[in-house]
Amino acid sequence: MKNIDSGNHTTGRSIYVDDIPLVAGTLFGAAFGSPVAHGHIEHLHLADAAAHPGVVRIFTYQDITGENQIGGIIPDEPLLAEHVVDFCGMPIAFVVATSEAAAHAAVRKIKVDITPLPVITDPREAHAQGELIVPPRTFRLGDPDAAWSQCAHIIEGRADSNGQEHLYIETQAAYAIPEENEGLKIYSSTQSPTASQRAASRVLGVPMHQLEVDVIRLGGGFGGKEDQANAWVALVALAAHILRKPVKYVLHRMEDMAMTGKRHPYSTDFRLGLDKDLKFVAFEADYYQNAGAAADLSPAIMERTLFHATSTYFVPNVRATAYSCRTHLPPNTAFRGFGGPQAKFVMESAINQAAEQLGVEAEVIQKKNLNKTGDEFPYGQKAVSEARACWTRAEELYNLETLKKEVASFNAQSPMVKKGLALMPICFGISFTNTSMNQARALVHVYYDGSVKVSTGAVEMGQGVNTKMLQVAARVLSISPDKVRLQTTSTNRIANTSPTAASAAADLNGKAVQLACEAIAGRLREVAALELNATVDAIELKNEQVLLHGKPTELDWKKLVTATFLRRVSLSEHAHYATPDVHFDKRTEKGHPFAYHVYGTSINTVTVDCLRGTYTVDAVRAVHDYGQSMNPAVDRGQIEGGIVQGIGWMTMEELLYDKTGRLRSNTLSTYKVPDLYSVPAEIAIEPLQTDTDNLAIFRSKAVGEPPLMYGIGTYFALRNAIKAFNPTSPVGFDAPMTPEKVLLALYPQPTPAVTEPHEPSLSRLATH
Ligand code: MTE
Ligand code: LUZ
Ligand code: MOS
Repeated sequence: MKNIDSGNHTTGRSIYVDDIPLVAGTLFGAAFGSPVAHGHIEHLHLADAAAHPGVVRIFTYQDITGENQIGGIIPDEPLLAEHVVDFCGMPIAFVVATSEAAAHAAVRKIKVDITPLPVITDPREAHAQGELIVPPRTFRLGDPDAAWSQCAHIIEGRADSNGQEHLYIETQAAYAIPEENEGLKIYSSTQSPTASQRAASRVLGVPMHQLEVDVIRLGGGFGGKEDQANAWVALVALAAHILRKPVKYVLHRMEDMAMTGKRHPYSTDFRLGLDKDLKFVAFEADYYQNAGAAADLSPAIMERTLFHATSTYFVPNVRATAYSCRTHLPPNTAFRGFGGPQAKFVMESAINQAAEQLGVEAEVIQKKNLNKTGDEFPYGQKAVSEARACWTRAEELYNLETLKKEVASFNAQSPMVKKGLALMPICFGISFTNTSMNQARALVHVYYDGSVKVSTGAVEMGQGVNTKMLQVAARVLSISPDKVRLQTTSTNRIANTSPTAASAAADLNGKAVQLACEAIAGRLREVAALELNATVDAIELKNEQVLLHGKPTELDWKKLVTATFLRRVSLSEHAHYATPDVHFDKRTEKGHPFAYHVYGTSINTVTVDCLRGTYTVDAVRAVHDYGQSMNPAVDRGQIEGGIVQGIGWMTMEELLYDKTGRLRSNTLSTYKVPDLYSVPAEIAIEPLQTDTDNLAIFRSKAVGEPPLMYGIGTYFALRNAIKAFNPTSPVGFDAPMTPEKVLLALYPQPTPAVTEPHEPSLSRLATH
């Protein structure tokens, strides 16, 4: 089945926040963000801005009717700065005017006197100064201290990965419309309708029931709207609450890039021990996460880094410690993979360093150490593993040996252009690691003409969750998909939603839709039994027909629905689902946090122009564990998109903050994302059909985040091409591998005596 939005998307008819017809009298907001990363606010000059034609009012923290607080996990984030600013772009004032242009012009007239305070942009420096968001956490397995003495080889090193701009096509946006009795209806581009409702209710000081958050769809979220949509909802809600006028704010791209947090940069020290057969004996890592100025979701992201410390491999002795470090960058946040990709980059770096030191191919070490069913993860859960199945299938299907020979013979005859190849196995845990969030609800109405309306807590953001919800309803009720329509995601219909995140939206909300439809179908069958003078067991609903002992009757779907209504039996259901069997004990750091894991292996190949440092990604060929995909077209789209987004993070996307904490890569001319010319020339995806996971909706495994991690293989393929040109290249593990870095790795520069060592690249301005 096609994505139900594809027609509207391609003809421009899909509605985003900025497309909602304006209510008469709508006002427009714009935020004034701090021009410096850290300092004391001495004086805020608002008079010029307030006098600007069209300005209705300028809000500061003093206007907040409730609490000036939007921190979700930890209450450490004011909505509007009071006396101190903690990051460049931190909202200080919110201008509301009769036009968008007037609001922005007025923002430019605001001046602020700030006494600067010291700025930290480097997580290791923050750690050295004791600036931690939460206490560090450590996951342990076996006895790593004792294990080191049993290792034949010990590899020590460091890996750095930079952040990533979400670059959802629709920027952050919110529109609040007053309703009677002090109510507000708020349209938002949020992944978390409830978190946004909660943030606004806290800032306004009103009960949640006074506010409705309604989400039509998102033009992309990728984690960037899991927590960071809340501020804009709270701002428009505050202004609309006080003025009793509709207020809308759609951020301009540069505002969005400057004011919102991104994927967390990480800097990590690792130590890997192997025995003489290259089997892992021990692994240790210290992760320094660059959290930015407030907690946001950083503690949860740090936790997921620890969950994925050993990636797809089994290591019997592990100590992994993570530090969430407070810096003066915008609070970093969820981004597809949620700290998992950062952990995997470290593990693959350790493997590649071991391979180089020991003179073997990385894939020999990778393959030997893939986890098996029954192996224990450092957090206590036992693997149900498809790692080897995916790896060996990829080897066979794509003729790994032939591919390797092609690369070797190409490199042998090509002096200035080199190819590189790397394998990337993935393993990603599905469920919110915070057990309480693994719940969802759905509301299903069957109207008496036989058409069906479905509401869930899931937010459509391009990933196709609404299409899947529709398929679940159509399948359980056994009716044609065009009888089913999806509703927007509203806190009035579905309360207390978990964010659409953790790749779990289809599973959680799909199971709730399934339960709701099963309940309605059960009642319909009871009515059919009465109508047909039969027992319920003999009744079956199939393809809009009512079957009795497998044979068609005079009753069809429509007649049965009408009969059910006339008998005064409910045609609606509100169902609740909570993932069974998941639990985790933070005191022991052990449990069974994930419903299941998603596996896969990709073979990534690249070609590097060793004169210019430029490169092309030739192919990503993957074998991916879909379970039993309920929508192969949608899932394929997710995998292709994830791969390209992962490649972008690992190669060309170079987030750059200077040492004063100012974002330098603040436009699309200075922050380069993959385009049509930089995507892989070939993406091959082969499903591995598996049948083990009935916690996945219809055994169709979650697909949203895991494929991003195939992109990591491209980084190591590029490294291998560099080494093919210059075997003694000192290239380390510092993503992204921009063409600039490739060039410098091909032709290492002698270190000039005057500058700092290790400062080869402009990117070093960024202290990640
Ligand atoms: N795909 C599109 N097109 N747009 C998005 O914003 N977000 C990703 C992924 N795929 C995203 C996407 C992220 S970060 C997650 S967690 C999942 O979709 C969430 O949706 P799911 O739980 O339905 O997979
Ligand atoms: N969000 C969250 C997530 O709150 N908890 C998670 O475990 C998670 N995992 C992936 C993406 N978002
Ligand atoms: Mo995705 S990072 O869970 O929104």
